[in-house]
Amino acid sequence: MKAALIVVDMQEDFCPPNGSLAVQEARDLAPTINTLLAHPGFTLRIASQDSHPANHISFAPNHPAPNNRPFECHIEMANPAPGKESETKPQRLWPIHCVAGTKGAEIIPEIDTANIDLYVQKGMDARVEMYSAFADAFGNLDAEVNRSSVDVHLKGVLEERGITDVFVVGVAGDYCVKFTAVDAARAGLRSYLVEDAVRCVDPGLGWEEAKRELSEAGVRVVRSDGPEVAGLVGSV
Ligand code: VGL
Ligand code: ZN
Repeated sequence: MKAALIVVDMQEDFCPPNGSLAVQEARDLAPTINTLLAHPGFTLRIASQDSHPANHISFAPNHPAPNNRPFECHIEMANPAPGKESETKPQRLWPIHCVAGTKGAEIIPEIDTANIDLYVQKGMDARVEMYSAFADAFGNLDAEVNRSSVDVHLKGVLEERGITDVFVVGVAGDYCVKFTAVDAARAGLRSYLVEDAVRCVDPGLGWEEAKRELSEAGVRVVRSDGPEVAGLVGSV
């Protein structure tokens, strides 16, 4: 058994008090996440960062009024993969956030980044949403199109390192954390979401629905003080 920790999107724009897409209590996760980062049982510690160009499809101001209210409105998004353009999905609109190179895209200073072995930048292709650190919203994983969206082939890295178990924490529990944990399970890994180390955009119903999807995908929802984390034994 070899475990990896994936710290998802602990960036200024997702944190109060000034983040443009602040998730309630996100900054308060830092001590719990730092304790996990210091756990000797992880072979690999990864941090993902949402990293969008200014013309990203998910940014509300990039769409015409009146159907461009952030949080409330959805637009139709097409699969950017060659030959698959007729496949579309509704895409929720967000405030401008995590623009590459801006303060909002930085990991918050409360996170002990000294322990992080690998960073994954995602959401870099303006044409498509990418919540999961593995694949874009259409599941494009190895295709050329996905390489313009993400700078690391995470599934390949985890396989190369012989990782069997993945623990996912960070924000947002009902978006990037959920999709990353689901894709880890789809990649054939044992996938765990550490519930007290995540916070959600929609903490009520959003999280209840997310937990149903996680359980259907075979992701186990655990706690940082539970037996799954306590039982981790490091191996290189
Ligand atoms: C996220 C909304 C938009 C996330 C990223 O990190 O969960 N949510 N972009
Ligand atoms: Zn985003």
